Amino acid sequence: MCVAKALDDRMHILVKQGRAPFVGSSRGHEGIQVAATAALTPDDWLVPHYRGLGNAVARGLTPREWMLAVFAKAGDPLSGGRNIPGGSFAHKRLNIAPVSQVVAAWIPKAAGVAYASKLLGDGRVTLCSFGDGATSKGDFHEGLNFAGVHRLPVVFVCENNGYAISVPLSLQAGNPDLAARAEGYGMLGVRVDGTDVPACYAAAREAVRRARAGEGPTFIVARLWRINSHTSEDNQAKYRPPEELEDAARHDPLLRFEDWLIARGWLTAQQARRIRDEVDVEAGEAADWAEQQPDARADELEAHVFAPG
Ligand SMILES: Cc1ncc(C[n+]2csc(CCOP(=O)(O)OP(=O)(O)O)c2C)c(N)n1
Repeated sequence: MCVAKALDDRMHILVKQGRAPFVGSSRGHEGIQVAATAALTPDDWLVPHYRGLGNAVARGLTPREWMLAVFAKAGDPLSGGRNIPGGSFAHKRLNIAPVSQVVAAWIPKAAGVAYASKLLGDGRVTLCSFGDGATSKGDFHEGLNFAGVHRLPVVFVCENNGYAISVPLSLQAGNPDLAARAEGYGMLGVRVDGTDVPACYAAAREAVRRARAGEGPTFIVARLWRINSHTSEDNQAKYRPPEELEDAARHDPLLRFEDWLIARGWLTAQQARRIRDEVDVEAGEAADWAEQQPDARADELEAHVFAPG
């Protein structure tokens, strides 16, 4: 969680300095992202959304790899410098499936990945994440319906931050209790506080266990707060009142988990500070290193897009 935050913070600095083009921030989402990914084994499939930096880092994405993507460098393992940062987390070594940036389009794809696992009998579980806005797309319905019909080994995680850019959940769903939809798809619906890391881990672990045991898919809805604007192209102060923004900053899963660990004597405030400082330095070094790497080549733009000849 600290690494994801450090990379996020560093990207904001890089954008302000005019060195990087764009940030899609995962601040506020790291709790469920890291906890849910921790419930998987390395062989399981991950199909995260563009905000899923915490998923990718928990999976093993290194700060240097991430910064190669941020600067669109040739060595970027996610898209070879073709996508905006977070546009796709495709990563072969980490079993992160390539998805498109089109909202919700990866949900039926995740069901397809899980269907393949079922047919192959390979015992793998697929974890698919998306935002509350994605739940009003047809792809959401088709993906969950297919998964329910075939009792697929998949865990759907809705990271409900209450907004799709500036559109509030009240304009997205007639019933704000999104987990209630699970029943209609013949799967288990689970509600969890997305800022409570141990609760997120317990919910994800049970859902992964069910999937692996052939008990079918689970739809987890994690309520959380988007701490930053939708992206660096957005200004949330234009559509969220100041009290709400202060409230969002108070719902930081990282601070909450730190307090939880400190209260149990498993971490001291000094150790927490040291971890934060260390990963900040690592993120800065990764950025400086990545910036010096060779750019993606323009003449390779169409590689892996069109068949040669
Ligand atoms: C089909 C489609 N429509 C619109 C967009 C532009 N867009 C990108 S992210 C986004 C909001 C999605 O909100 P939500 O699913 O709640 O996820 P969040 O970004 O809040 O995590 C929109 C509308 C898009 N990428 N794809």
